[in-house]
Amino acid sequence: MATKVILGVIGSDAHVVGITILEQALSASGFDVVNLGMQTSQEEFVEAAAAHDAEAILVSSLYGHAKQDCEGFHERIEEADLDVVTYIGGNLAVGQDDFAETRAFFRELGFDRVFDSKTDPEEAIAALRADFDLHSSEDERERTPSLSA
Ligand code: B12
Repeated sequence: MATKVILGVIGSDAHVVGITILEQALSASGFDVVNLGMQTSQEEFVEAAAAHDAEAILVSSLYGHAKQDCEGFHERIEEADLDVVTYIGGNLAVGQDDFAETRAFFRELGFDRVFDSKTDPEEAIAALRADFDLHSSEDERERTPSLSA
């Protein structure tokens, strides 16, 4: 069975091009993607992950308010008793930032992986394959997440 991934742009953010590209790349690589689109609330991410029994939630944010939009997100995931890995990517801070600090901030919030705006979709695919011990085929999936940075 294909690995199920929930994808969306969090908060009031209306930048939709990045997740459209991600959705296409992930689907083409065999992942089962539920794209919630732009301006998705924390509740909508959590409800969708529960409804679809998802294995991963991929959050996108471009407009510079990711820190505020993601506060309390992992507490909600925990309350809903979801067993998911979480990634966040995009333009996660306002203006120029030290990405190492940004990554540390979102890791502290609970995200398993943090990606910057230069991320190629192939990097997200490689990370999912690594975390779920997938090889070239989704059929080889084994649920043994090995989470690194
Ligand atoms: C197009 C655009 C818009 C369009 C969006 C149209 C639409 N419906 O999508 C419009 C004009 C509406 C817009 C509005 C605004 N925008 Co704008 N916008 C852009 C622009 C020029 C391109 C974004 C884009 O489509 N890139 C192409 C896609 C393919 O790349 P991407 O989105 O970065 O996604 C890739 C990666 O980031 C990564 N990725 C993204 N998410 C995730 C998630 C995961 C899990 C992973 C693994 C990877 C990943 O993978 C994607 C594919 O490679 C950027 C500047 C730029 N060059 O990036 C500014 C930019 C994002 N916008 C910006 C701003 C400030 C705004 C506004 C607030 C402006 C305003 N004052 O009104 C509003 C926000 C409105 C809102 N509510 O969201 C800023 C954000 C600044 C910040 N974060 O500090 C930017 C960076 C411009 C700038 N240099 O100031 N914008």
